Amino acid sequence: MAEEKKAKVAKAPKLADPIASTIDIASQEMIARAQTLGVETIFDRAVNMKPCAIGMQGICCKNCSMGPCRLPLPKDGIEGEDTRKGLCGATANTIAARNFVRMIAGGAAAHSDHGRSVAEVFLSAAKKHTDDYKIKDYDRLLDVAPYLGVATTVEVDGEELDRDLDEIAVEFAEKAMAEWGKPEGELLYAKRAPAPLYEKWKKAGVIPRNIDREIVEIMHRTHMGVDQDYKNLMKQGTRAAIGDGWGGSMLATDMQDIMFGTPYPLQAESNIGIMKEDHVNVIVHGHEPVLSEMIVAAAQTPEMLEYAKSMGANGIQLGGICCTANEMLQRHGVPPAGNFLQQELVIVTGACDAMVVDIQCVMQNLANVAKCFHTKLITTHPIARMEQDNVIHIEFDEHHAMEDAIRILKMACDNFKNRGADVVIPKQTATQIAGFGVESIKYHLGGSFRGDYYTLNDNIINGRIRGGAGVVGCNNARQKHNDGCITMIKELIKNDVIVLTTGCNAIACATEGLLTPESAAVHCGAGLAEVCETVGIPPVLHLGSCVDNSRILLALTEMVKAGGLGNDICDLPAAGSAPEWMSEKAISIGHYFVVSGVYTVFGGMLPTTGAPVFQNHIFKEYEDKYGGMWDMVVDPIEHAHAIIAHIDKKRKALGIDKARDRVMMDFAARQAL
Ligand code: NFS
Repeated sequence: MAEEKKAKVAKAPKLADPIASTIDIASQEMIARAQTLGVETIFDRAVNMKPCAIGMQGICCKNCSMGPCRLPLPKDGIEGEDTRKGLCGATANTIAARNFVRMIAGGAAAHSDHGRSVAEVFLSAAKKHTDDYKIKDYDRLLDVAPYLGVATTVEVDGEELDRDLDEIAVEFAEKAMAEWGKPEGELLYAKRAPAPLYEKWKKAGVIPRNIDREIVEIMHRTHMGVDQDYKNLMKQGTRAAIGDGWGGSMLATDMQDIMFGTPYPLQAESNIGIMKEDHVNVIVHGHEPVLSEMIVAAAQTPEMLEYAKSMGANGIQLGGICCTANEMLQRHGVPPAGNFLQQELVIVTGACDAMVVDIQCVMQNLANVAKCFHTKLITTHPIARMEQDNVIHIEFDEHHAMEDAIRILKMACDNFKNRGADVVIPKQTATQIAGFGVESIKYHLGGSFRGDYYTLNDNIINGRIRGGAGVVGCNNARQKHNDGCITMIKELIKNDVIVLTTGCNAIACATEGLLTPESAAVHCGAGLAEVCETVGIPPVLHLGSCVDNSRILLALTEMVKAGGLGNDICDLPAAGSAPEWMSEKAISIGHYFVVSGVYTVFGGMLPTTGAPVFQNHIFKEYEDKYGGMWDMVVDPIEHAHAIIAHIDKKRKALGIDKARDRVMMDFAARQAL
């Protein structure tokens, strides 16, 4: 008997079916290759380890050592009073709400701490304490300075003169830093929201005091025996989420744009096939672009090219994974090699000479995969190290960032010769146009003559464009890689819904060829196709990384300002979605969209289903409070139709639902467009 048991334990782990794991052929090829080489990836682990059904539903409490208390839903559902309780008496609603707001805290902390690091480098650059970083986009600085109360002019002898730009930069950096921890007042950027939304927040008492405090307060309130009212807990979750979307993330985007340049549309390639057999391949992965900016600059110098050549390579090919990829793409055209679920797979090519990681969404298993190949895995951030002994740590410091970048690149070049003969780089690449932003949408859809959101609104009013959807977020190994995102988005654009995208979802769209103007003719309904073809934009606009979801908030705000579509974000025929979400950041993003007035649908499973009363609060009651609400729809086609139904509901409320019957354009209308 004992031996039988032993034999059971020793059974070989199951392997994932590559074709069932992803819709991307390059990834299928690399999963199969990993299996042939005996290298384990997340896809295999996902078929061997089932998620905990109770945790998934949000009803497991492990906030003290009397638990974990698990409160499964009765098999036949709840009839009458819900009597489930933890040892302390915490109800399912309290437990699910606590878990949910802790996820918001985790997500908001990640985005906002990223923003803080950028702010620190920004302050150094503004004070000229570093030579490696400079203020690049002064126009952008002048645009946003007033939101932090930084004057851009100065009065001299009764005359209004332009203020010294460096002085503005220093004051902006100092005021920005204060947003994280100032002792009084409120988050200054909250006023960038449309006035009715700001008033709604004010009335509900959810304007953040500062970014950090709201996150700390979540940790306090969810400690054993503190806040035991799911509505009150969610109120705090709302404060912290606003502090993320309209605070930490928005500041991160602004300061990155000011320091590294505001992105404008550019063309690049995408997918694992961007790696080159005869080049030194360096993959940057994570989120904070501060060090990778230096790596891009260093890789372009003639000295570095010479160095690569001296090692027998024909050059250096940079590529990205996750949101560092999106940052490098939107400002420099560095091609993404893949999204979250592809991080192990780029190493499996055998051609990754160095992978440089910073923070967030970096799998610890990268070290195990790297060990099977020659890849140098380099961590660079003091808060994100790995225990495995093959990982090299080169800590980023803005005072010698360029030196670090050169050291890393040289290490990659030196490693080129260690590659071995067994290299397989999949052929698949796809072309994309990326780098859209609030300004460039204005330009593309408004034209230089009439550069505002009027034309976009006009096309929504006349029904050529049915509405807009922000489709963002991750991949999730519990779902077929990229399938939910792509199936859902194709259904949206087929129904004339224009899509704004960021994060790993944007990389999925690039891989699928949806980020080209030409894809409009193939995938879009007649109205959206006509607009895209006329102005030459893709039906899916890539707005950057996950912190750049703040760009979507501001694009929605611009639509409100342009007029004709109501007075607030919640009036717009627009929705949010994360079909393959997995991270706490996604929950924070989802929540700040909801409380900004956006109907937001998540795919997969939300940790709310085990507490129906709590779920009803944020799925239904929130609509009256904030105009936006959560929803969860697993099937991607139904997911798209939930969004379309919401858009149609908003069109009806605006009295523009009839316009969709007439989408044909005559010559004059085309000219006007
Ligand atoms: Ni967003 Fe970007 Fe990707 Fe998800 Fe992770 S990389 S911050 S969290 S997995 S989209």
